[in-house]
Amino acid sequence: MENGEARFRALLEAEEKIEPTDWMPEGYRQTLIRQIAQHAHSEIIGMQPEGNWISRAPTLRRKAILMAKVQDEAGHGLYLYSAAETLGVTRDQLMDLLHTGRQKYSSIFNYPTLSWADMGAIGWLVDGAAITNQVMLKRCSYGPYARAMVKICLEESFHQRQGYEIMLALCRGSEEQKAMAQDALNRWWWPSLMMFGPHDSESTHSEQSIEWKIKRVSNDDLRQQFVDMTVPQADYLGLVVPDPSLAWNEDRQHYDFGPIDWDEFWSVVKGHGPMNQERIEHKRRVWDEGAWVREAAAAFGERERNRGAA
Ligand code: BYC
Repeated sequence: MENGEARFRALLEAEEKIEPTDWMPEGYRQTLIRQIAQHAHSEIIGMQPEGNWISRAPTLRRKAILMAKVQDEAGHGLYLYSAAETLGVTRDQLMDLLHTGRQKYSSIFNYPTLSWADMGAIGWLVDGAAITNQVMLKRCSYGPYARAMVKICLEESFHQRQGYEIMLALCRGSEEQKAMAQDALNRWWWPSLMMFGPHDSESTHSEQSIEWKIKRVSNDDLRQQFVDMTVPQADYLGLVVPDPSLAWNEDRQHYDFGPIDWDEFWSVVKGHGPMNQERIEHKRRVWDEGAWVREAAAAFGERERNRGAA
């Protein structure tokens, strides 16, 4: 055990990856299970608000792109569940933890998607925030998680561009279309900033996670990076970020921004957001309805194994 601990420390120190068969502290393993599972659940629950618009996309081209994006999110969920499984939990256990509310998913997916412009705002802002967070996770000390992030980040970059392109089309369109884009920005801006989690001073896990090199940048620093990157993009669209305190700070070389409504954040995290109940009920229902597919796949696998053995 002592050797294991020394080796674990040495690997962290040398910026090398911890792999599933390496010794690791129990807290490190549990933190990764919690974070990777929460991340996987977010990808899967995150399919719902966008799936809501596949049948109503304005053109065939938009429909094809949106379907591909939603399928990508399913793929991300699968890589991440596989990464979590390397830590000794099963897919069924993770599903049960989600379905019984003992594991979380990102607060952002508990808001409704009311107009087509929300597909633009989600791609631009939500995927934009996700990339900001995930680029740092490519450097996570746990190998399977870090490697899953490489492909996910590439796909998220494409998602972010497609969202921005929807916003650009709306902003170059009629007054009514531009107003839809502004309304979507108004509703998604603050929830996107909340995606990065509580302020560093309130973040229960950050200090330990940064020490273990699971997280490499703090919640507040990532949030600032996101604001600095996104405000010029809003300017280019000709949209107004819904924050009267937003201003460039010459001394800090960053944007200052107004206070986040943490009561709203915690209320959504604790299950009282506008769509929490609907999202999880839908997830549980499709899991139950899909039982026959899992049984058929397992029976097929069993038959193939028996054939191989014969
Ligand atoms: N929502 O100590 P803290 C996507 C919880 S999806 C809900 O700072 P940590 C996409 C936190 O769990 C992208 N809960 O935590 C998909 C903790 O509670 P517990 C999803 C949140 O873990 C489809 C407590 O607050 N990305 O890309 O050090 C379409 C204290 O927080 C949230 C990920 O999941 C939240 N926003 O840091 C489009 C990235 N924030 O567990 C796009 C991976 C905090 O103690 N995750 N909490 O009960 C992370 O990087 C980190 O887990 C976080 C939080 C930065 C989110």
